Amino acid sequence: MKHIATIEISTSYFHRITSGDGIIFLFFQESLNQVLLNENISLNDIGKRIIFHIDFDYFYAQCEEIRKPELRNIPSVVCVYSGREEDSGVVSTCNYEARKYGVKAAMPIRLAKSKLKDVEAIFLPTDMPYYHEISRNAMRIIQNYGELFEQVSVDECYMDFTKITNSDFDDARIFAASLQKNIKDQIKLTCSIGVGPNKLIAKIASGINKPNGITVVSQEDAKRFISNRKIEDIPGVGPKTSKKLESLGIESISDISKKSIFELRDSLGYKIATFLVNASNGIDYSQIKVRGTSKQIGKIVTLKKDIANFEQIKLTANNLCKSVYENLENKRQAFRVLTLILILENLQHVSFSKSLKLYSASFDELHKNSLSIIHEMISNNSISLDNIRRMGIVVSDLKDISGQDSLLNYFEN
Ligand code: DGT
Ligand code: CA
Ligand code: CA
Repeated sequence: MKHIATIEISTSYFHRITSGDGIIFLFFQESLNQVLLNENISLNDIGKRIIFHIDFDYFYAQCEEIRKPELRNIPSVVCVYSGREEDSGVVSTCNYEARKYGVKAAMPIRLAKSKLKDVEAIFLPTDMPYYHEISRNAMRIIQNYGELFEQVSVDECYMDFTKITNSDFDDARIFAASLQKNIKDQIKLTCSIGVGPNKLIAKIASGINKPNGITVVSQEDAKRFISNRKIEDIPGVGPKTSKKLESLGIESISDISKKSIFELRDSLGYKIATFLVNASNGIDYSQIKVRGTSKQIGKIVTLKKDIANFEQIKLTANNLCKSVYENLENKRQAFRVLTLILILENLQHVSFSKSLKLYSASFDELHKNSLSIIHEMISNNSISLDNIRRMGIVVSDLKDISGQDSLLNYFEN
């Protein structure tokens, strides 16, 4: 399906792009350049992305439940004590049992105590190093899915699932369930996942069915979905912007969507006006911002239906390695971590990562390790070969080696 049909320049500031299914994207000139310059993104990709926003439920309080399971069925409140007097300070977060009594983040501890005075409840101080450790373990599981990853805080991240799902929202729902189950099984942590055609929709969606929820909003449903939310639900819209919008007679997201950027630019400025008009139409073109060491290069392919022997698996692995290697070579980078991903017929996700002792930019190293990992994964998990639907190879922990003479000979400590 061809998504981007026409690109017309309507002013010197904005580009208006109409996708194959009639959705209009408005780009601020500067942002369009930024999108086009990103080597992984072409205009054709913008309309068919699948983005996950993953947010851990009642995070600090749930971390406490992981090490003290007896907290699970009683209200528990994690507090930042100021230390001035007993009980001075604020609530950092609380479990859903405590929320039933009206306790919430930023509330004075004394007020929370008064709300819970008639029930057995536990109040605990924060333990940041421990929450960070749980967060690192959970983020590692998410990253093992092998696509573009951006952590935005201790308890939330975005991931681009476009490749792994082949832009299919039904598959995305199954991956979300598998991801949620993997995190729950491995670290007993629940999270809520929003799946959408962009970061904005994914972020709002993850908050809809908390805790342990999955909310999928396809590209076609994005505009309807956002029209049913409040203006303050758009991340970044604070009281200042709300007030300005009110003074323009704008009370809902649907009111914004009826405005043009030109009508809003004088009060809000070009950038905010463009963002809001796009947002009110369910559109957001911001990209996943991959940070330093988590950059990765990978490829996932769908296997032919009739794959039944290891020779064919080897051939596919060969091609994947070639493609990944070519990419590494073009970018003049060496890798240290290699992840193999197998996706089974029921979309169960099996992955295994190996950290090499040394950085490597050698095709042979990539190839040899990939084959041995695949072999091990298949036998350890008793996977029948005709059950494998997709296969992926991802290299990460990349290092720039543009100064080196020969990629093939590059090794270092
Ligand atoms: P959720 O996502 O609604 O199930 O609940 P949380 O607790 O995960 O809430 P979230 O995602 O907004 O915040 C993540 C963590 O950040 C939370 O567990 C504790 C901390 N936090 C959130 N809001 C506040 C606050 O107002 N003050 C302090 N000190 N910490 C906060
Ligand atoms: Ca959270
Ligand atoms: Ca959060």
